[in-house]
Amino acid sequence: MGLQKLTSQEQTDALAALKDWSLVDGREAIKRTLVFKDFNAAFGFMTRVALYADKADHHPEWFNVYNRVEITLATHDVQGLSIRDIALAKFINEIYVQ
Ligand code: HBI
Repeated sequence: MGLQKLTSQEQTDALAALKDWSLVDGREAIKRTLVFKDFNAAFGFMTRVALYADKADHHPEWFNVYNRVEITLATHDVQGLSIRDIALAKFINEIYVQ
């Protein structure tokens, strides 16, 4: 019983606890957009997430323009959401101090 896909109830519960994240329309994925004071701050944040992601072997899908970072999380291996996405989202919420 390796990595499991979250049930819809588990998704609902996880999103309620995560707050600022929302479901992507038409895809089992969650998203959040973060704004920073400048590019340097945004890229420093991305660097911290990148190090976590590589250690966790779980990587975000993200887009950055200047001080904005748009993040989408999903688990490709299960074609949906897994606890790894929730853990990464929690880490992101914790280090995104504005
Ligand atoms: N990142 N978001 C995400 N989803 C995955 O399924 C995933 C990953 N990073 C690495 C990874 N899977 C590896 O376990 C597989 O590519 C082997």
